[in-house]
Amino acid sequence: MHHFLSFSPEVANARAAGKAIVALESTIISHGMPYPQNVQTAREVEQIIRDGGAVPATIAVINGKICIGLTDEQLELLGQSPEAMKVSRRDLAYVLSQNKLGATTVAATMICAALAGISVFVTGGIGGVHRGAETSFDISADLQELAQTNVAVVCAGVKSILDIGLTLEYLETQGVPVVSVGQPGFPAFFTRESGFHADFQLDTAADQAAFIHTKWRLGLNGGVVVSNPVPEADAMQKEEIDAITLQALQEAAENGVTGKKVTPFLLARIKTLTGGRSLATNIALVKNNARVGAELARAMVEYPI
Ligand code: PSU
Ligand code: MN
Repeated sequence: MHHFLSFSPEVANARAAGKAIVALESTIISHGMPYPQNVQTAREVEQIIRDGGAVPATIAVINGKICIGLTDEQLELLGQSPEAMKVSRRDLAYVLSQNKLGATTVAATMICAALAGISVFVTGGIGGVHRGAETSFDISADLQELAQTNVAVVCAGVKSILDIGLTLEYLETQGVPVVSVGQPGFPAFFTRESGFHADFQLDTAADQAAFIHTKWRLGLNGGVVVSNPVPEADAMQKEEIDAITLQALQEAAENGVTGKKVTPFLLARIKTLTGGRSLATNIALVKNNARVGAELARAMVEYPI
């Protein structure tokens, strides 16, 4: 076992029994949603994965260890602590060696999941190429991680706070396949359609697993984006979210928000500007992804890594 990894009893038992395991990130808890909905959602998402026949492994850095599977107290700590650092690839060695509290992004969670031998990871939305990246150079490290780390990421697409077209171009350049579930279109997080197509529509977990396995058997390292649209009933109105997104982006620019603060700033402003309705959509789509991810993890058990 890797020196820095610490498995919860539930995840350790699942590993020993060869059960399906689904990784979950913790930045969504610390920086993506407000307390107490963040902790409550994290618990409910874990339960959906158990009900789907897999074992949840929420990942965070605590006391110099990468924890794979968290206790209720640890989830609460991440959900409440202002000290919890947003940890991407760049930050991982720092939080570990300094014994800080770290909430892992998509990129860092992929790294930790791969170290732990977990090949399926469920989240809400991945990071991407920010609007105006041609001058700001703001491109999430999530994309570069998808280019190299062998983990399938189930998400509801990317938010329109990002440049969705450029994000897809970047993924294509890096050889990251974008799969869609149940529709040809690539979803835009709060809404089911982004106006862009995914590369391949694969509706069943068996087909998704066969695709992912084939990629890795070919020696084509890197992740796969499995994009799953928010359920119709929980989606937001496109016009409303587009207008609010523009306002949030303008406020970020006016306030000089840069670097790792950009995404959390935009998420928090959108939540406030929608009167909390974006949060309800966010919670619904993560739960929907948990169902798809549990099924995919079970199908992946056929193909041990
Ligand atoms: N998008 C969301 N919710 C989130 C994030 C992105 O809709 O919580 C988080 C994820 O942890 C993602 C990170 O990996 O933000 C990306 O941050 P950045 O753009 O700084 O790489
Ligand atoms: Mn960034």
